[in-house]
Amino acid sequence: MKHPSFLTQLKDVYGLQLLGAQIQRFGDGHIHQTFLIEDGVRQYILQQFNNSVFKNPERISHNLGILLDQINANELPFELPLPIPNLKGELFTVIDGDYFRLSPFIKGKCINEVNNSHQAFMAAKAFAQFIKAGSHIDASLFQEVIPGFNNLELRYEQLLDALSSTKRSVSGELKILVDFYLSQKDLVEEYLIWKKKLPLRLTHNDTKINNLIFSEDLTKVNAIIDLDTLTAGYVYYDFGDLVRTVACTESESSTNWNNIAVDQAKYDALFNGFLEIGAGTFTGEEIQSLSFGGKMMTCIMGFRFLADYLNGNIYYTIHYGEQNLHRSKNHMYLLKALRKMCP
Ligand code: GN1
Ligand code: MG
Repeated sequence: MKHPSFLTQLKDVYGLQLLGAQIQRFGDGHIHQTFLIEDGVRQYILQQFNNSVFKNPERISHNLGILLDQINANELPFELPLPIPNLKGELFTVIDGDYFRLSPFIKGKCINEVNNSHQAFMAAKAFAQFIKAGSHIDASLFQEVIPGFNNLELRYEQLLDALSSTKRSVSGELKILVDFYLSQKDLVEEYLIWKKKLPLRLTHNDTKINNLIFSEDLTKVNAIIDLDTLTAGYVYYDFGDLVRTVACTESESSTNWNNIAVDQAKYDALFNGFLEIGAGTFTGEEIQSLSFGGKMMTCIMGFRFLADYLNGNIYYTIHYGEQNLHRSKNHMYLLKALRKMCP
């Protein structure tokens, strides 16, 4: 944390009694900076909120308010940790121009890869339970938090914009990736066709596996986290991001190019878990759209990682200069494998 008086300010704003609290970095999110605060008795999650990515935090508060009021929380066998209001009743606190929020700490484990198909099955069930418990809510009540967040057509255009304004020389490996992603235009066209057919529902929209908290022994889902992006969406977004992060034999940032493939058993477990909960709620067309979801969400993340690399790495946290390029290369291999599996 930036300055020693920070903890005192935080205690005053939230009315906490943190005695000799320690703060340490926590988790693997790419957007906010997350910390664990503990004082030996209590534990909280503190996030320094990225308000250059989320330019309208009041929309998150609006959406979480609807969620809290209307979701059938009693149907959910896990928690949805919402921000703790400060003493003024606000979900965000501004200290020295930076946005912070505090949430309850949920015990358990966040993982970047599942070990087996049963964990994939549990993950899919959890995200489908979330959609089902909110399926009676009028999706048009939710505000768009990041405009066009999962809109493949817009992300394709943003890739074109990044390409036309990049300071990088587009040659060699970069050119191969650019050409590959530009050749995915047919997925954009398919996206537009599904858009005409499917209902909008409350969806999470960022269902990567590390946005779940499992129990320590990985036998149960304790919570769904990262609720910032929840808004109206298509069920295949949530299925698709699970496919991207669970059914791949390598994790999102792996550079073991030759090992990147689809794990069919985990893919099937995701499908079965999603349907075990969603059958009866999802329409036939929504179920048919699921096989598009894995391709679409892998493609959109490939576009976004590549555009960020072309833009000079201004969006995602990176640990080395080529990481976004490598993430988009990783996704090229996964997308090719998914296209072969779900033509
Ligand atoms: C970001 O914040 P985090 O790491 O859960 C991103 C998602 C991407 C994901 C890729 C607001 O999620 O859209 O799928 O990285 N979130 C935002 O790992 O852009
Ligand atoms: Mg996250």
